[in-house]
Amino acid sequence: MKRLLITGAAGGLGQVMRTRLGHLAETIRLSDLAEMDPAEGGEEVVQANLADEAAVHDLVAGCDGIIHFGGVSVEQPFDPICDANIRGVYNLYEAARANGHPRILFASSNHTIGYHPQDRHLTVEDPMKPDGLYGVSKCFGEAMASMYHSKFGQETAIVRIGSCFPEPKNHRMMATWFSPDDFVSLIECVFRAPRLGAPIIWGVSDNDEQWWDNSASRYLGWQPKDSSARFRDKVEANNARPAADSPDAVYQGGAFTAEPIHRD
Ligand code: NAI
Ligand code: 15L
Repeated sequence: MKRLLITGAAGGLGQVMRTRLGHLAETIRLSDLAEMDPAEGGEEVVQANLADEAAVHDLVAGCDGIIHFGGVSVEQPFDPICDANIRGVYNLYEAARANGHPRILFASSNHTIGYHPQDRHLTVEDPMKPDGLYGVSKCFGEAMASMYHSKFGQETAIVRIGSCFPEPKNHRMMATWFSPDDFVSLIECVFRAPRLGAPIIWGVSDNDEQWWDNSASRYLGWQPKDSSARFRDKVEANNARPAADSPDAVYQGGAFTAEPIHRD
Protein backbone atom coordinates (compact mmCIF):
# COMPACT_ATOMS: atom_id res chain seq x y z
CA MET A 1 0.00 0.00 0.00
CA LYS A 2 1.22 3.50 -0.71
CA ARG A 3 -0.64 5.45 1.99
CA LEU A 4 -2.64 4.18 4.97
CA LEU A 5 -4.79 6.65 6.93
CA ILE A 6 -5.29 6.09 10.66
CA THR A 7 -7.96 8.32 12.20
CA GLY A 8 -8.17 8.68 15.97
CA ALA A 9 -4.37 8.53 16.01
CA ALA A 10 -4.06 10.43 19.31
CA GLY A 11 -6.28 7.90 21.11
CA GLY A 12 -5.41 4.72 22.95
CA LEU A 13 -5.58 2.33 19.98
CA GLY A 14 -4.28 4.93 17.52
CA GLN A 15 -1.11 5.47 19.55
CA VAL A 16 -0.48 1.72 19.80
CA MET A 17 -1.11 1.07 16.11
CA ARG A 18 1.06 4.04 15.09
CA THR A 19 4.03 2.05 16.37
CA ARG A 20 2.91 -1.32 14.93
CA LEU A 21 1.73 -0.81 11.34
CA GLY A 22 4.62 0.92 9.59
CA HIS A 23 5.25 -2.23 7.50
CA LEU A 24 1.82 -2.03 5.83
CA ALA A 25 2.36 1.15 3.81
CA GLU A 26 5.04 3.45 2.44
CA THR A 27 3.38 6.34 4.28
CA ILE A 28 1.09 6.36 7.31
CA ARG A 29 -1.16 9.43 7.52
CA LEU A 30 -2.17 10.04 11.13
CA SER A 31 -5.16 12.19 11.99
CA ASP A 32 -7.08 13.29 15.05
CA LEU A 33 -8.95 16.26 16.45
CA ALA A 34 -6.44 16.29 19.28
CA GLU A 35 -2.79 17.17 18.98
CA MET A 36 -0.43 14.32 18.03
CA ASP A 37 3.31 13.83 18.30
CA PRO A 38 5.16 15.30 15.31
CA ALA A 39 5.59 13.16 12.19
CA GLU A 40 8.54 10.81 12.07
CA GLY A 41 9.98 9.04 8.99
CA GLY A 42 7.24 7.66 6.73
CA GLU A 43 4.50 9.55 8.58
CA GLU A 44 2.22 12.50 7.89
CA VAL A 45 0.30 14.17 10.72
CA VAL A 46 -2.92 16.03 9.93
CA GLN A 47 -5.16 17.53 12.63
CA ALA A 48 -8.80 17.45 11.50
CA ASN A 49 -12.35 17.27 12.82
CA LEU A 50 -14.30 14.33 11.40
CA ALA A 51 -17.39 16.56 11.39
CA ASP A 52 -15.71 18.87 8.83
CA GLU A 53 -16.66 17.46 5.42
CA ALA A 54 -14.01 19.31 3.40
CA ALA A 55 -11.27 18.38 5.87
CA VAL A 56 -12.24 14.71 5.72
CA HIS A 57 -12.22 14.74 1.91
CA ASP A 58 -8.67 16.19 1.99
CA LEU A 59 -7.67 13.60 4.57
CA VAL A 60 -8.83 10.64 2.50
CA ALA A 61 -7.43 11.91 -0.82
CA GLY A 62 -4.41 9.86 -1.88
CA CYS A 63 -5.02 7.04 0.64
CA ASP A 64 -5.47 3.45 -0.39
CA GLY A 65 -6.42 2.11 3.03
CA ILE A 66 -8.15 3.56 6.11
CA ILE A 67 -8.26 2.42 9.72
CA HIS A 68 -11.10 4.38 11.26
CA PHE A 69 -10.48 4.65 15.00
CA GLY A 70 -11.55 8.31 15.29
CA GLY A 71 -14.68 9.21 17.20
CA VAL A 72 -16.33 9.24 20.60
CA SER A 73 -15.47 5.92 22.26
CA VAL A 74 -17.67 5.92 25.37
CA GLU A 75 -21.18 7.01 26.38
CA GLN A 76 -21.57 10.80 26.00
CA PRO A 77 -24.29 13.35 25.22
CA PHE A 78 -25.80 13.10 21.75
CA ASP A 79 -24.12 16.17 20.20
CA PRO A 80 -20.49 15.01 20.34
CA ILE A 81 -21.55 11.50 19.36
CA CYS A 82 -23.51 12.90 16.44
CA ASP A 83 -20.60 15.09 15.23
CA ALA A 84 -17.93 12.41 15.39
CA ASN A 85 -19.70 9.07 14.95
CA ILE A 86 -22.67 9.96 12.73
CA ARG A 87 -21.64 12.96 10.62
CA GLY A 88 -17.99 11.87 10.81
CA VAL A 89 -18.76 8.40 9.43
CA TYR A 90 -20.95 9.87 6.68
CA ASN A 91 -18.10 12.23 5.75
CA LEU A 92 -15.62 9.36 5.72
CA TYR A 93 -17.72 7.15 3.42
CA GLU A 94 -18.50 9.99 1.06
CA ALA A 95 -14.79 10.91 0.95
CA ALA A 96 -13.95 7.26 0.22
CA ARG A 97 -16.53 7.21 -2.58
CA ALA A 98 -14.98 10.33 -4.12
CA ASN A 99 -11.46 8.91 -3.82
CA GLY A 100 -11.52 5.45 -5.40
CA HIS A 101 -12.96 3.42 -2.50
CA PRO A 102 -9.90 2.75 -0.32
CA ARG A 103 -10.48 -0.34 1.84
CA ILE A 104 -11.72 0.63 5.33
CA LEU A 105 -11.41 -1.02 8.71
CA PHE A 106 -14.23 0.41 10.83
CA ALA A 107 -13.71 0.22 14.61
CA SER A 108 -17.15 -0.86 15.72
CA SER A 109 -17.87 -2.07 19.21
CA ASN A 110 -19.40 -4.81 21.32
CA HIS A 111 -21.76 -2.05 22.51
CA THR A 112 -23.78 -2.60 19.31
CA ILE A 113 -24.94 -5.84 20.98
CA GLY A 114 -24.44 -4.88 24.64
CA TYR A 115 -27.93 -5.78 25.86
CA HIS A 116 -27.54 -9.43 24.88
CA PRO A 117 -27.05 -11.53 28.00
CA GLN A 118 -23.65 -13.02 28.69
CA ASP A 119 -25.01 -16.57 28.50
CA ARG A 120 -26.03 -16.08 24.85
CA HIS A 121 -23.56 -17.15 22.16
CA LEU A 122 -23.83 -14.68 19.25
CA THR A 123 -23.18 -14.98 15.55
CA VAL A 124 -23.02 -12.02 13.19
CA GLU A 125 -26.60 -12.85 12.16
CA ASP A 126 -27.99 -12.03 15.61
CA PRO A 127 -29.84 -8.73 15.97
CA MET A 128 -28.14 -5.63 17.26
CA LYS A 129 -29.03 -4.68 20.82
CA PRO A 130 -27.12 -1.45 21.46
CA ASP A 131 -26.66 -0.43 25.08
CA GLY A 132 -26.59 3.39 24.72
CA LEU A 133 -26.25 6.29 22.29
CA TYR A 134 -22.62 5.32 21.69
CA GLY A 135 -23.69 1.79 20.75
CA VAL A 136 -26.42 3.17 18.49
CA SER A 137 -23.86 5.36 16.71
CA LYS A 138 -21.71 2.27 16.05
CA CYS A 139 -24.81 0.52 14.63
CA PHE A 140 -25.11 3.51 12.28
CA GLY A 141 -21.48 3.06 11.23
CA GLU A 142 -22.04 -0.63 10.54
CA ALA A 143 -25.14 0.18 8.50
CA MET A 144 -23.19 2.75 6.47
CA ALA A 145 -20.48 0.17 5.76
CA SER A 146 -23.09 -2.34 4.63
CA MET A 147 -25.00 0.15 2.46
CA TYR A 148 -21.85 1.53 0.76
CA HIS A 149 -20.80 -2.05 0.02
CA SER A 150 -24.17 -2.98 -1.51
CA LYS A 151 -24.51 0.25 -3.50
CA PHE A 152 -20.91 0.98 -4.52
CA GLY A 153 -18.80 -2.11 -3.73
CA GLN A 154 -16.94 -0.22 -0.98
CA GLU A 155 -15.09 -2.83 1.13
CA THR A 156 -15.03 -2.52 4.93
CA ALA A 157 -13.95 -4.82 7.73
CA ILE A 158 -16.51 -4.06 10.43
CA VAL A 159 -14.63 -5.02 13.57
CA ARG A 160 -16.79 -5.29 16.68
CA ILE A 161 -13.98 -4.75 19.16
CA GLY A 162 -14.43 -6.29 22.61
CA SER A 163 -11.91 -4.68 25.00
CA CYS A 164 -8.56 -3.89 23.37
CA PHE A 165 -6.14 -2.96 26.12
CA PRO A 166 -2.72 -4.33 27.15
CA GLU A 167 -4.45 -6.51 29.79
CA PRO A 168 -8.03 -7.38 30.80
CA LYS A 169 -9.03 -5.07 33.66
CA ASN A 170 -11.96 -6.96 35.22
CA HIS A 171 -13.95 -10.21 35.18
CA ARG A 172 -16.05 -9.22 32.15
CA MET A 173 -12.94 -8.50 30.10
CA MET A 174 -11.79 -12.10 30.62
CA ALA A 175 -14.37 -12.82 27.89
CA THR A 176 -14.11 -9.58 25.86
CA TRP A 177 -10.33 -9.03 25.86
CA PHE A 178 -8.69 -8.44 22.47
CA SER A 179 -4.92 -8.34 22.65
CA PRO A 180 -3.17 -5.59 20.68
CA ASP A 181 -1.05 -8.34 19.00
CA ASP A 182 -4.19 -10.14 17.80
CA PHE A 183 -5.57 -6.84 16.52
CA VAL A 184 -2.36 -6.21 14.56
CA SER A 185 -2.60 -9.66 12.95
CA LEU A 186 -6.26 -9.03 12.07
CA ILE A 187 -5.38 -5.69 10.46
CA GLU A 188 -2.67 -7.44 8.40
CA CYS A 189 -5.20 -10.02 7.19
CA VAL A 190 -7.78 -7.37 6.35
CA PHE A 191 -5.41 -5.34 4.17
CA ARG A 192 -3.80 -8.39 2.52
CA ALA A 193 -7.02 -10.28 1.71
CA PRO A 194 -7.56 -10.49 -2.08
CA ARG A 195 -11.32 -10.08 -1.49
CA LEU A 196 -12.80 -8.55 1.65
CA GLY A 197 -16.45 -7.62 1.13
CA ALA A 198 -18.02 -6.07 4.24
CA PRO A 199 -17.83 -8.74 6.95
CA ILE A 200 -18.63 -8.23 10.59
CA ILE A 201 -15.69 -9.59 12.57
CA TRP A 202 -15.67 -10.05 16.34
CA GLY A 203 -12.50 -8.37 17.64
CA VAL A 204 -11.68 -10.76 20.44
CA SER A 205 -8.78 -13.00 21.44
CA ASP A 206 -8.84 -16.76 21.93
CA ASN A 207 -10.12 -16.43 25.51
CA ASP A 208 -11.40 -19.41 27.54
CA GLU A 209 -14.86 -17.86 27.81
CA GLN A 210 -16.25 -17.13 24.32
CA TRP A 211 -19.47 -15.22 23.58
CA TRP A 212 -18.95 -14.59 19.84
CA ASP A 213 -18.71 -16.88 16.82
CA ASN A 214 -16.27 -15.75 14.12
CA SER A 215 -16.88 -18.60 11.67
CA ALA A 216 -18.46 -16.26 9.08
CA SER A 217 -15.11 -14.44 8.56
CA ARG A 218 -12.91 -17.54 8.60
CA TYR A 219 -12.22 -17.00 4.88
CA LEU A 220 -9.87 -14.17 5.88
CA GLY A 221 -7.52 -16.73 7.42
CA TRP A 222 -7.22 -14.79 10.70
CA GLN A 223 -6.66 -16.74 13.87
CA PRO A 224 -6.24 -14.98 17.25
CA LYS A 225 -3.37 -16.42 19.30
CA ASP A 226 -3.61 -14.75 22.72
CA SER A 227 -5.83 -15.62 25.65
CA SER A 228 -6.87 -13.64 28.72
CA ALA A 229 -6.29 -16.83 30.76
CA ARG A 230 -2.75 -15.78 31.64
CA PHE A 231 -4.13 -12.74 33.51
CA ARG A 232 -6.79 -14.67 35.44
CA ASP A 233 -4.98 -14.70 38.79
CA LYS A 234 -4.22 -10.98 38.58
CA VAL A 235 -7.80 -10.06 37.58
CA GLU A 236 -9.22 -12.16 40.43
CA ALA A 237 -6.77 -10.72 42.96
CA ASN A 238 -7.53 -7.11 41.96
CA ASN A 239 -11.32 -7.28 41.41
CA ALA A 240 -14.16 -8.56 43.56
CA ARG A 241 -16.44 -10.82 41.52
CA PRO A 242 -19.46 -8.71 40.45
CA ALA A 243 -22.83 -9.63 41.99
CA ALA A 244 -24.70 -12.15 39.83
CA ASP A 245 -27.47 -9.61 39.07
CA SER A 246 -25.16 -6.65 38.33
CA PRO A 247 -24.83 -5.31 34.75
CA ASP A 248 -21.20 -6.45 34.66
CA ALA A 249 -22.31 -10.04 35.24
CA VAL A 250 -25.57 -10.05 33.25
CA TYR A 251 -25.00 -8.16 29.99
CA GLN A 252 -22.32 -8.46 27.31
CA GLY A 253 -21.99 -4.66 27.34
CA GLY A 254 -21.46 -4.68 31.11
CA ALA A 255 -21.62 -1.30 32.87
CA PHE A 256 -22.50 0.56 29.64
CA THR A 257 -26.05 -0.81 30.04
CA ALA A 258 -26.34 1.10 33.32
CA GLU A 259 -25.34 4.49 31.81
CA PRO A 260 -28.04 7.16 31.69
CA ILE A 261 -28.78 9.22 28.58
CA HIS A 262 -26.32 12.05 29.24
CA ARG A 263 -27.79 15.49 28.62
CA ASP A 264 -24.73 17.79 29.15
P1 NAI B 1 -10.04 6.87 22.20
O1 NAI B 1 -11.17 7.62 22.76
O2 NAI B 1 -8.80 6.71 23.03
O3 NAI B 1 -9.61 7.48 20.79
C1 NAI B 1 -10.54 8.05 19.90
C2 NAI B 1 -9.87 9.26 19.25
O4 NAI B 1 -10.83 9.86 18.38
C3 NAI B 1 -9.44 10.33 20.26
O5 NAI B 1 -8.05 10.59 20.16
C4 NAI B 1 -10.28 11.55 19.89
O6 NAI B 1 -9.57 12.79 20.02
C5 NAI B 1 -10.63 11.26 18.44
N1 NAI B 1 -11.86 11.99 18.07
C6 NAI B 1 -13.01 12.12 18.80
N2 NAI B 1 -13.87 12.92 18.17
C7 NAI B 1 -13.27 13.31 17.02
C8 NAI B 1 -13.65 14.16 15.96
N3 NAI B 1 -14.83 14.80 15.95
N4 NAI B 1 -12.78 14.34 14.94
C9 NAI B 1 -11.56 13.72 14.93
N5 NAI B 1 -11.14 12.91 15.93
C10 NAI B 1 -11.98 12.71 16.95
O7 NAI B 1 -10.59 5.41 21.80
P2 NAI B 1 -9.78 4.07 21.56
O8 NAI B 1 -9.89 3.22 22.77
O9 NAI B 1 -8.46 4.36 20.99
O10 NAI B 1 -10.71 3.38 20.45
C11 NAI B 1 -10.51 3.64 19.08
C12 NAI B 1 -11.79 3.27 18.34
O11 NAI B 1 -12.11 1.91 18.59
C13 NAI B 1 -13.01 4.09 18.76
O12 NAI B 1 -13.78 4.36 17.61
C14 NAI B 1 -13.76 3.18 19.70
O13 NAI B 1 -15.15 3.44 19.68
C15 NAI B 1 -13.42 1.82 19.13
N6 NAI B 1 -13.45 0.78 20.14
C16 NAI B 1 -12.43 0.66 21.05
C17 NAI B 1 -12.45 -0.34 22.01
C18 NAI B 1 -11.30 -0.56 22.94
O14 NAI B 1 -11.34 -1.55 23.67
N7 NAI B 1 -10.28 0.29 22.98
C19 NAI B 1 -13.60 -1.26 22.12
C20 NAI B 1 -14.61 -1.04 21.11
C21 NAI B 1 -14.53 -0.06 20.17
C1 15L C 1 -15.75 0.22 23.93
O1 15L C 1 -16.48 0.34 22.95
C2 15L C 1 -14.96 1.35 24.44
O2 15L C 1 -14.49 2.18 23.39
C3 15L C 1 -13.76 0.90 25.28
O3 15L C 1 -13.24 2.02 25.97
C4 15L C 1 -14.16 -0.19 26.27
O4 15L C 1 -15.00 0.32 27.22
C5 15L C 1 -14.80 -1.35 25.53
O5 15L C 1 -15.84 -0.94 24.65
C6 15L C 1 -15.40 -2.41 26.47
O6 15L C 1 -16.55 -2.77 26.31
O7 15L C 1 -14.64 -2.91 27.32
